[in-house]
Amino acid sequence: MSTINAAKREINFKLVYYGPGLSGKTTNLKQIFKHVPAESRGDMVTVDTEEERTLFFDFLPLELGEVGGFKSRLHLYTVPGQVFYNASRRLILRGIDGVVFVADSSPTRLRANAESFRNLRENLAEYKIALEDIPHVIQVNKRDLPDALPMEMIQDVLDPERKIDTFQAVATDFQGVFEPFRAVSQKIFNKFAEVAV
Ligand SMILES: Nc1nc2c(ncn2[C@@H]2O[C@H](COP(=O)(O)OP(=O)(O)OP(=O)(O)O)[C@@H](O)[C@H]2O)c(=O)[nH]1
Ligand SMILES: [Mg+2]
Repeated sequence: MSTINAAKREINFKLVYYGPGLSGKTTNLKQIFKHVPAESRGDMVTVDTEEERTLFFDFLPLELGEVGGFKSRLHLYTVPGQVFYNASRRLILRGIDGVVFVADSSPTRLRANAESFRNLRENLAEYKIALEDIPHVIQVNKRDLPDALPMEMIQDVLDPERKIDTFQAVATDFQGVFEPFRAVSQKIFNKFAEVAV
């Protein structure tokens, strides 16, 4: 749920990057940080291990300007993908407005993608949210791997009915980073506009 401060005329939305360990969630935030104008972003906060694995989360606040007379902000978070950090992942979903699921194209990570996607649904269920209730897209990352799986194979596992907007990416090169971000943000704003009127 977006948080609205009517007195200050401010609204904050929360977008979470979710997916298995090492799929590239933190890389997405770093790239967005690098490519948005400095005046539109705050400091990026990263809580990670010595090996740069996300320990708790990454956080990047973006200023979006005025929406319907409200000063709006989009707060981007990543979750830690490693299986044993589930308590953190669940906590980070609190108040979520939308999600980008970052899948990994490596053949060795097909099962991890599926497990993480199931884990996302389970953790959302703790907040009585179905994935279908909130804006969500899939980013299939690491398309540059020489042994990258065919898109169909990954989609068959995550979205066999092809209902979810899905984007290919090489996040390290900023390819396919902005498109899913824009798509899910648009869905978040549209949903807000529907409820607000
Ligand atoms: N080849 C390739 N490597 C990538 C790509 N995106 C990210 N990586 C690399 O994958 C590794 C993990 O990236 P992170 O962004 O830290 O992954 P994460 O999903 O945040 O991992 P956790 O925090 O442990 O959940 C890093 O070495 C990245 O440079 C990509 O598109 N292609
Ligand atoms: Mg990370």
